[in-house]
Amino acid sequence: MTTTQDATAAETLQFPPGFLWGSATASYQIEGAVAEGGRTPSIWDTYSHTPGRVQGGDTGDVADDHYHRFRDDVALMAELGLTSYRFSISWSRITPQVGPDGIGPVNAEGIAFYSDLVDALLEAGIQPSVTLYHWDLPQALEDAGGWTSRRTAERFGEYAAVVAAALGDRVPMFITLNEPWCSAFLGYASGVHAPGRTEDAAALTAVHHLNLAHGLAAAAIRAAAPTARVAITLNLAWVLPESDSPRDADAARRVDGLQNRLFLDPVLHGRYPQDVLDDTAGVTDWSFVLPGDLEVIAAPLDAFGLNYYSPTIVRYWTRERPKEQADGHGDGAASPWIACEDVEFPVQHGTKTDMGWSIDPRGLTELLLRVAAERPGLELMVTENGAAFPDEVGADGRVVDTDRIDYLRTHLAAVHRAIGEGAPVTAYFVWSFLDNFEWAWGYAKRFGIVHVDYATLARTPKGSALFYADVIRGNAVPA
Ligand code: NCW
Repeated sequence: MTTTQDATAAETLQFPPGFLWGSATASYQIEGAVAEGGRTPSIWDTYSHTPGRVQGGDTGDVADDHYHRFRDDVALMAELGLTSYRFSISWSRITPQVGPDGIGPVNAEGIAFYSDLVDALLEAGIQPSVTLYHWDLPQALEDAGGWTSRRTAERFGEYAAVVAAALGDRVPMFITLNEPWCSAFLGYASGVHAPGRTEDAAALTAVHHLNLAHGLAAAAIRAAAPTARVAITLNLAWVLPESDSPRDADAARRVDGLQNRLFLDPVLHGRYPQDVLDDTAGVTDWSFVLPGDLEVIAAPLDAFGLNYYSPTIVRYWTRERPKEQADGHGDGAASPWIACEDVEFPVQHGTKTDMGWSIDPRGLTELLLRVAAERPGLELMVTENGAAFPDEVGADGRVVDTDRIDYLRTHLAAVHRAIGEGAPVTAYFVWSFLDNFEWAWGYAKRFGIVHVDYATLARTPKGSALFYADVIRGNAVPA
């Protein structure tokens, strides 16, 4: 006998007509060719070449060599049926001479690379979705203060204008920033990402200048490419207190404040959350927020990008034993959690991905519904979702990644549920198209739906790529 629950589990989940099915990458993680095409170093070149920073001493010097192989990669995307591809642009290729006082001349070779990529995608019937900043700040700007300097935000607006003028006739969607929480807190507080600084005040200053950079870029894109649409991508946390005790609830409030509301509130509502300003008053007085900044940051968006991977469970730390930090960034590293001395991230039981991240698709539904409630009618895109597992190519040449297929299937069901409950989700991008340079983890973590053999750079679509191709063909998650 079939119970209602079985019937639901076996149901095909049909998506709305025109839903965009994409996959995502980022420049430093896949391109390689770091000294070609007039590119100058970014903070990730410096960081990855600093001994001890990246596992195995890995760097993005070659990465997936996508810079030279992009035509083959686009052909593979077309074979799988992707209808959109989200990639990021390396700022250091576009204005390699950028400094604190100006962006310098535009590098025609850099523009040509991305222009050719856009044309190849359009010829293959794939919509380009462009991220302007996925963490690879030009080193010269870091040398002048990086995101602690307001000038970096101003330079970002100018860079956005250059890219929008060059590509805006063919690119329908520009995403200003990817996960500014990571840029600010992993880059400037815990130091596990470039530029590797561990200064709490710098991290909070960076938060504001990243938000301002988003607002300045949004205005620049609208001026240079009036038909293009503008979005930002945040890695919102689904924060769950471990119990309903007031102290656990306060831990959840603090983490929600730092990871979610420090970005959502200014971008959607033109204000910073007062409780976070109060909590961090001992670190900074926030005097870098100048009159008019919040109006710039809160300029209307055309869409909102959400990246979601894993739930965030928090509790009050009782100081009886060493603090736990469930996400794998705890060992010896400084904390990205400012003014959270009493907050702990308890290690979770149950299935985890190769990142040590626990799996709970409900967070994806909840976060989509949260943004939909906060800004009714704003179009939502899942700009990243996916999982790392230790994949291997078998003797038969196949990569059997059933765990990733399960992850994708359950998270797509979570997106479907959010749509059913009223969230206007129009796109989903699997992270990632290719195995790639996973930041501080180097090449040790494989997020791709396409396997990359780092000795030969051969690409092999995994089982999950074939599953995803099926989803795209049917515009549905099969039963
Ligand atoms: S590391 C990270 N990722 C992965 C990365 O490959 C991609 O470029 C990013 O957009 C997959 O998706 C994002 N996100 C950072 C997660 C932070 C983990 C928590 C650290 C807390 C101390």
